[in-house]
Amino acid sequence: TDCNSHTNDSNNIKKLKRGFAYKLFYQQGVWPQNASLNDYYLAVSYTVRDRMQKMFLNSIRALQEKDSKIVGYLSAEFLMGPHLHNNLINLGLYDQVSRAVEESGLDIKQIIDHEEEPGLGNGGLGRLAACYLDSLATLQIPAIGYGIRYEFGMFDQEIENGWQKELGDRWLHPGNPWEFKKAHMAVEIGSGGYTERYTDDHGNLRVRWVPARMVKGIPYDTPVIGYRVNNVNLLRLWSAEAPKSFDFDDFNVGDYQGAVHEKIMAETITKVLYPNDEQFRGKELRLLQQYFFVSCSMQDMVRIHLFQFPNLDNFPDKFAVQLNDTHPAIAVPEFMRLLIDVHHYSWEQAWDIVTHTFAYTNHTLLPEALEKWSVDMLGRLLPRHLEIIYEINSRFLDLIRIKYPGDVDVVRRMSIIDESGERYVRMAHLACIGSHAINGVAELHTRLLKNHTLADFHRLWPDKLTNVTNGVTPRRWMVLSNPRLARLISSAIGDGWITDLYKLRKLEPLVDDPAFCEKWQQVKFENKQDICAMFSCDCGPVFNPYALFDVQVKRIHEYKRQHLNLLHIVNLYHRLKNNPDLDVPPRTFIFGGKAAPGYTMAKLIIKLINSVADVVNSDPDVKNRLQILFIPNFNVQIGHMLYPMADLSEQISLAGKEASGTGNMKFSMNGALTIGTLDGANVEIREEVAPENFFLFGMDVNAVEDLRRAGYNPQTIYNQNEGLKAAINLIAMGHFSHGDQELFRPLIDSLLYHDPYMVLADYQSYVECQQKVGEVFQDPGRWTKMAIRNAARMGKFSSDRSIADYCRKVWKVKPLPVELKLQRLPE
Ligand code: 26V
Repeated sequence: TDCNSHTNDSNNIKKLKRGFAYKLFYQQGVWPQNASLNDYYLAVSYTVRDRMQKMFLNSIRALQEKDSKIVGYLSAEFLMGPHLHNNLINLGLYDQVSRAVEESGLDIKQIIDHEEEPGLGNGGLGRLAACYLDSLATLQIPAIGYGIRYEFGMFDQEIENGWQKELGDRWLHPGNPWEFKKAHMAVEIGSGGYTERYTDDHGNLRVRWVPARMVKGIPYDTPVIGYRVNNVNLLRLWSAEAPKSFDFDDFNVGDYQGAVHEKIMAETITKVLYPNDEQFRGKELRLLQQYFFVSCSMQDMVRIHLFQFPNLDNFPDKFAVQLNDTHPAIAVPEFMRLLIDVHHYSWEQAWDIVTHTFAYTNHTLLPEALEKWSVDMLGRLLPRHLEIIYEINSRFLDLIRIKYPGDVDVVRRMSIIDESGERYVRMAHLACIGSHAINGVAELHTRLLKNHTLADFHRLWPDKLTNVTNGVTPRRWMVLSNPRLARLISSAIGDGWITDLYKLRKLEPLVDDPAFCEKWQQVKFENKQDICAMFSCDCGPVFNPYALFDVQVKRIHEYKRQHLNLLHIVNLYHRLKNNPDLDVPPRTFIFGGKAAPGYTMAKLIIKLINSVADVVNSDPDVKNRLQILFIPNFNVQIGHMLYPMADLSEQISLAGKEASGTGNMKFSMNGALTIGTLDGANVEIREEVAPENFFLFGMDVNAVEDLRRAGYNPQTIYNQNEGLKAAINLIAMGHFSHGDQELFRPLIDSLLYHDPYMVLADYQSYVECQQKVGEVFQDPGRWTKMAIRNAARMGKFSSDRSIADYCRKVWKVKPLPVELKLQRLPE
């Protein structure tokens, strides 16, 4: 058989090469010798995509035969990252394609790196959706991810003179070989206008919405393949187009200028991703985006359902629809509208179908991130939906009044409408009331939802709120991004861990195998060398691969406290300057992350990181002992390099602020140790790896609450802590800004006079913990054992476990294995 598989291999390589040449000629229209790297990237991708088609068609057929339940995952963001490499891995084609490419005189790495990643997400929430699609396909759960095909995804970040600069992300420009436009599946979406009552032919009183404007939603499908299975799911992203170009007789006055304007307005809807996460702004276009993709998706699911069944009575048995945060929560009134106005269900029947269909995941506790739309605006854009929301609310509040007689305060608190000032629609309340299940994304986060943010809802429906701790896919975040480690692990324990991450536990006994430990260290060292090689030009600093690589990569936000990290760095710098004999290991601090373009403080933090870096990196006194690197444009691709090379993972948010975090999991799986607070999933990571393998510091949630109640004054801490004072003064006095004492004043003033995220309160504990980190690092044997134990105990944080939890607790769906029926392709 060995010989057989060998001939199969070389046969396949031959076919692949023929495939590339064919695609180059017929798709790209170039001779091989004239082809650009982009031509080759496209040719290889189309060839790989073709291999997924048969699996896709078989998946559809399996669904039709078994009519099993489908998960509809509604998310305004899918941060997929590059497709080619991932598809090669999941298909098991990496080696063969790599050889075929090589034999065509090219380098597979170059082709893979050429891909412009689809950055259709801000950060955690969007990346989670992408990991979940990978796990859904791998676990053979039929699923469609529904979202928006933004023409411009997350902006590209450049650093200019230390400041962030935003550039438009033209990811579609080189051509997207992974998507299929399905023009024939277009749907129509209204907005504006008015509602009217009428009597139908049977004498029934009905409501109809007469929109002022219509746009078309065009689906673009990207196949999502599971790891070594034949299941192919779908990512279906909607793009807005004007209904018929330049022909608006139904809803326009007929003037040419106006018609062109309407067309432009229509296409504006899916132009650009809003880059401000964790900060809600009530922008009209954002609400239109949400309604647009939600209405497209609900209509699509209804169409798919009616393809197989005579009516929508059994819709909840055939679709489980997940609301990824409240961004798609307008789906609740939209589905009610479709059921009542279009499909003529009674309110009661419709409500029963709706509430059995939806489930809602909350991703944040920050009050400023909770979506609330002005009633005025919502009524102007979606008049019928506002009526339905009022009716949902009125019936809900009747229930509340019966349940809690005489309690007017609870009615005010739980109402969908916030009437404390200008009137707003609280989308989280709408999502809670319209769903049969609500979940938080880590144990602590769910507990805080139950006790604070959603306490009233939890008291009303004690079984509705559950926890599903987040997870990440080991395919992308280990196999793809850390091939050296993946090879080492597989050679020691086999490759079963890739689809059953709990199997990593088999690594534990190997901490006593010196040869294995040495190989583990070697992998980490080589990963670091890769990064150092990238930055070893004669202009900038050369990074020392023997240093402790201390990494914080995530969105820049005050609650994540990048400035706490910085205060420690400045303090360390100060101590090293005063005492060259200080016994600490050399450290390289690495930062990466984007600031929302309108978030001044976050942008100032980026400037401060770069300013401190400039001074420290060019100071001969700390040469090779202290280095700082801000890596621009942190995205999925750059994450592939950074998680594998980290020694230390910074997860230092103020306790109670980070819903879960998922970077924390990626680092740990790749053998980094964590310095962290008891926040989000850190709590569970520490539980899994055992306290002695986790560097814990800072206040827990209770201490934070106590301190806040007692009255927190950052200045007393500043005055009592010499090290802290020195660090803050260096910044304030202009040591990192050429003497300019104004530049960082807003940041310093915020810390000294408000400090909303209690940076100063956790400072001392953080510095002491970092001291301990340094000491342990100086004992490589001990550090390595801790790192191996971290990776070995990450089983829980595979997104396969998260998805299995959702299937069991929320969606009630079962796997649908797809067989590859060998059917000849049409000649
Ligand atoms: C919020 C908003 C507000 C309106 C404008 C646009 C926009 C875009 C995104 C968001 C999402 C913020 C919520 C979020 O990303 N939460 C993160 O979710 C991760 C996955 O559950 C979790 O690990 C992080 O802790 C949490 O911050």
